[in-house]
Amino acid sequence: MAETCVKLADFLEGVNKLGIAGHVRPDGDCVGSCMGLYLYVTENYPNIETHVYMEKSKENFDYIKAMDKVENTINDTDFDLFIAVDLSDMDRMAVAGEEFKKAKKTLCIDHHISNTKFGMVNVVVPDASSASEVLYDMLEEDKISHDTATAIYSGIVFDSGVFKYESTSEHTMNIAGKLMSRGVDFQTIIDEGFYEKSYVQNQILGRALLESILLLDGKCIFSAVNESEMIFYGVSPNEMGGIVEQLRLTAGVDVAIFMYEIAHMEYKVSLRSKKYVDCNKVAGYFGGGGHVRAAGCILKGTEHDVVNNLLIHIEQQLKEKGIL
Ligand SMILES: [Mn+2]
Repeated sequence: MAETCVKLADFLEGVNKLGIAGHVRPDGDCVGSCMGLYLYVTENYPNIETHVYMEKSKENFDYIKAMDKVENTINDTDFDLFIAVDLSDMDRMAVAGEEFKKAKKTLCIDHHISNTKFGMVNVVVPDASSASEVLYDMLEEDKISHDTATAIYSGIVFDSGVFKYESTSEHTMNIAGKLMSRGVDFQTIIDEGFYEKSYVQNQILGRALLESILLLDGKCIFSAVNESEMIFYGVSPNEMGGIVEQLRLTAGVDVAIFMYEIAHMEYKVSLRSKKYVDCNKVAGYFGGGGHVRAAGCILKGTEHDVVNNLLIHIEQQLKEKGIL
């Protein structure tokens, strides 16, 4: 297990003004790592003026401290250091894009295999469970408070699928254990940060499952939600999390495709696999990326065309691996 030995303290030396930003449509790891970093710095380095930038999240992370300090727009300039967390590509940065580029120093803390190393320094550990795990390794253990631990634990829980994805390692569990020793309320974090869904989220999940179809001899499952359905149920793009994972759990399936319309004939595609399909490779053909077992991309065309384009690559991989 590759761990980083780069320490955050080295980057904070001489810094008066710090910016922190994550990716668009923030998920649990994005929120956990951004807020974990924000809380750690504000608690241990009170003299540094620290700003954290994120898009509004519909998910319930109210139990994480200082969520009210998150800025949705950027008004400050002249940052000594800007840190991007859980962000694979500059194009996906939320809120802070231009100011990040203008900062004196930039640092990228991430775990995406597709990371483009856009920071001046890049701490990227592709086999880590989460950006929150990479962040943890950069911090001094005895300076991690209960509040910081809560944020980091949330990020790890979210991106490891509650400690079950392949990226979960002995090291991940050791970190989780150390965070538990800070008294984090792990039951609430797992319920509210991962499993809890709003009523409309459950409705759209139900709809997606009902309309799903099996393809490639039952090795692949597919479902899509179009714009008019999203309007009908009153769901927004950041409420679509978890659907692809439920599809993936279908018996006999190796790979799940879930997509929803983000503009007319333009789809946000999510891919998840169990053992065989390299999702990062499939998404990569279409300009996207992510991880081997979880990746995404954006594709234009009719629903039918988009699925067929994806299936060509998925079928090829399943055949190469002798599964079809
Ligand atoms: Mn992540």
